[in-house]
Amino acid sequence: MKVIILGGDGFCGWPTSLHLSNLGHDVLIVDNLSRRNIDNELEAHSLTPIAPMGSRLKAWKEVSGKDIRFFNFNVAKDYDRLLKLIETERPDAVVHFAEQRAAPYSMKSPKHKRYTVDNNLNATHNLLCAVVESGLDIHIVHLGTMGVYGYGTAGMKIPEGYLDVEVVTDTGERLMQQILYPTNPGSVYHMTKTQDQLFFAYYNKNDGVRVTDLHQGIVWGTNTSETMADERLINRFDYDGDYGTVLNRFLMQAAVGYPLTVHGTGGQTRAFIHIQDTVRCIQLALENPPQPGERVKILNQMTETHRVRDLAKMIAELTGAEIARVSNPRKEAPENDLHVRNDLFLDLGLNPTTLSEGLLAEVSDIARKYAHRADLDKVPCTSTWTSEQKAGVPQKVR
Ligand code: NAD
Ligand code: USQ
Repeated sequence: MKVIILGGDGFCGWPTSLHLSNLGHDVLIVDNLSRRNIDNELEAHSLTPIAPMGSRLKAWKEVSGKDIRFFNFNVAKDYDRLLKLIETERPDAVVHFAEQRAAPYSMKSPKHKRYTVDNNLNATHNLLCAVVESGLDIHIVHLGTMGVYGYGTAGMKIPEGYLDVEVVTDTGERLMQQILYPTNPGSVYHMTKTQDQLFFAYYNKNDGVRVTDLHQGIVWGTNTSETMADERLINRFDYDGDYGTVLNRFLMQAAVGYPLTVHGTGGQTRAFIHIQDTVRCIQLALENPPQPGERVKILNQMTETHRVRDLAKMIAELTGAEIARVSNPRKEAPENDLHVRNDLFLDLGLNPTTLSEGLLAEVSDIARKYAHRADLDKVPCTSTWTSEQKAGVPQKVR
């Protein structure tokens, strides 16, 4: 299969590119290196020493004998280059990771909100438009998020995309229908993903574009079997207050002796998946595309759910770390339950890496090994969701 990976220099995109190349697929990466530029803007860098793209690709060639080609352009702005690449290369599939993915970064200021909306919506729309203009039947695999749904308060397992509803018509007849599961985003970033869903539904209905939308939980871990083959292939590990996600942050904090930063009561329940399972899920999604004429295929890409305070407790018991309760900079429910269906990936053969298997290795092989690179000033989460929070006024959540 020939596959273009948009955002192939990022945390999920890089290991996915290597995994697909290792399986024998012809992989092309498109990335404008905006994530590396954001590191410069925030003066916060990956805990792991990520190599420049040229060194990454050279190392992969030495290790595997395989070539991955790289194109540096902005998918949200350079429509003509994207179209030309698709028309010239005629890929079987495009995997789309190329969005600004941090909720706190998306809430930092009006400039960051507008950048996130411009970048994410234009990237997704340009891709759909270019696929239609090319006239080619290309399978799009997109990385969405569990957060489009607002973390399940409906007292039921969150289904995979579609909800059965009963509609009472004007004549009193009762009809069953399936609709997209209602969205309830909790940040500007998550809001862009809810709009992505509508783009996919529309282009699928109007032009028959085949799309798989993967609603992924929080990804934890660093390496996959491919990125471990050479230190120049190492994946990024974000720990700063904007891009670091909760579990990897706790692992890093435990390694450097920084009390674990639980927001509020830590009653927030979220869905998680290991990076090794992310790359396997993308493989499974590519191998099982929607049929021509099929509606958008939506899968929940997660393997387990946990409450934030339980994660902190688990890591504290494992490492002896202290737990700190910090005031929550976000506007989110302080406590929630979350039940998610993930039968589709399990049926396709996903065999999940569990927290209990992987946590200790992550602390010792990554967090402790690279702890000397950490800048502890970058750990606190300084982005707030509202101006009242910025001014230090406690929040009520509806
Ligand atoms: P990342 O920021 O590490 O990677 C995204 C990559 O896309 C970066 O290399 C960036 O330079 C590139 N990019 C962004 N905008 C671009 C543009 N306009 N043109 C070209 N390249 C562009 O993020 P990630 O963690 O790898 O996430 C990838 C995708 O997966 C995102 O869409 C994110 O929403 C989704 N996702 C991530 C997680 C997670 O925990 N990391 C969880 C669920 C979903
Ligand atoms: N949290 C803490 N302490 C911290 C950091 C976070 O308690 O130090 C809490 C947050 O308040 C939140 C939860 O942990 O309640 C998750 O935060 P996060 O930063 O780990 O994850 P989130 O902002 O939801 O975003 C991440 C990725 C995003 C992806 C999303 C999947 O950055 O790209 O879409 O996870 S999901 O959460 O399922 O929507």
